[in-house]
Amino acid sequence: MKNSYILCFITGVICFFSCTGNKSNATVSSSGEASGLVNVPDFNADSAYQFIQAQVDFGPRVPNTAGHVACGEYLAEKLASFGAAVTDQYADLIAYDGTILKARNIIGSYKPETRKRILLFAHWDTRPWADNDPHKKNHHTPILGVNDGASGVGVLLEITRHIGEQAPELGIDIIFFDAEDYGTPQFHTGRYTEDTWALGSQYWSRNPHVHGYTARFGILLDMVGGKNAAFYKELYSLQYAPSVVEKVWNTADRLGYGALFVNAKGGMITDDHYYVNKYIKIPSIDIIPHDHNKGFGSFWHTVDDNMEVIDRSVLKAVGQTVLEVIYREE
Ligand code: AHN
Ligand code: ZN
Repeated sequence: MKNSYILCFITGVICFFSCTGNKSNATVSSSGEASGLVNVPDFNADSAYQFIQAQVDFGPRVPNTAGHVACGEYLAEKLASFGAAVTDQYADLIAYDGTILKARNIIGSYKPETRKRILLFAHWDTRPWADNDPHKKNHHTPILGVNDGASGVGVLLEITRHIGEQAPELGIDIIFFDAEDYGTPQFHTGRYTEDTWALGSQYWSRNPHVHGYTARFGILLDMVGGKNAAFYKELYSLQYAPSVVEKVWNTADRLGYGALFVNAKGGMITDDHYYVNKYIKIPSIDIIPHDHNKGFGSFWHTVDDNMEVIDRSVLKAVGQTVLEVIYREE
């Protein structure tokens, strides 16, 4: 009798320590959406960095160029290699000056049969002009698009790699939107039209790859690797998807990234998420470094948007936060 009490006690102690010692596995998030045991993968910023480098090795990824076509092939192959079902959406999109852009939205899907879904997206094209460069001579030079383009895709590829190894409960769709950054350049003397941005996202949001497609929420990653980044709460995100903003910012804070995910309002940015909210009505947020003082930062749309601007700790903060959010959703 006495022995069995002791045995029970010892078993209880072992169980207690093995459960509590098991990292954050049984944590219940403040918003209450997570409960059971969830193993959230460890985001590898070096791997994300390599996915950024691989895109940048194609040179600028401007629509209608060879570098763009080659990078598109690379991205589709990468998604397939991580076990996603890949859909290509080709479209001829009309730019601000009438140029027809041979665009390709690249979509990778997991568990396509489930209705409970999360949409993650980023733009993969790069801007044809460094029209925000301090030197006028550079205004017609294509940017390399390391932070502005490759970073969001690089983080999503690293997330996709993990999904391929260990699927989260919900179905996931990854979309690499094309023709986001062909918006009316600053040197254009004709009229400025806001809807010349995010052409690929506008197209998909009106013609989704699956009839009747929807998702619980969407997260856009735009310029998520730059040094000195600060992610303020973007205003369209707050307007259309306030609970998603809170979920993501609270998660970041819980993981210790509260200094990067600032608890304050940022600007109102016409970006891919705006049209996903407006047309297909999936509540979507934009993780983007923008504030009223510094705008998008000093290297935005300049020839200085190169590999040197990347800070792996920023990639890690964003990537780990998004992984945490998608693996804890049930
Ligand atoms: C505007 O400047 C209107 N939108 C910025 C969206 C963007 C450009 N994201 C990356 N490059
Ligand atoms: Zn841009």
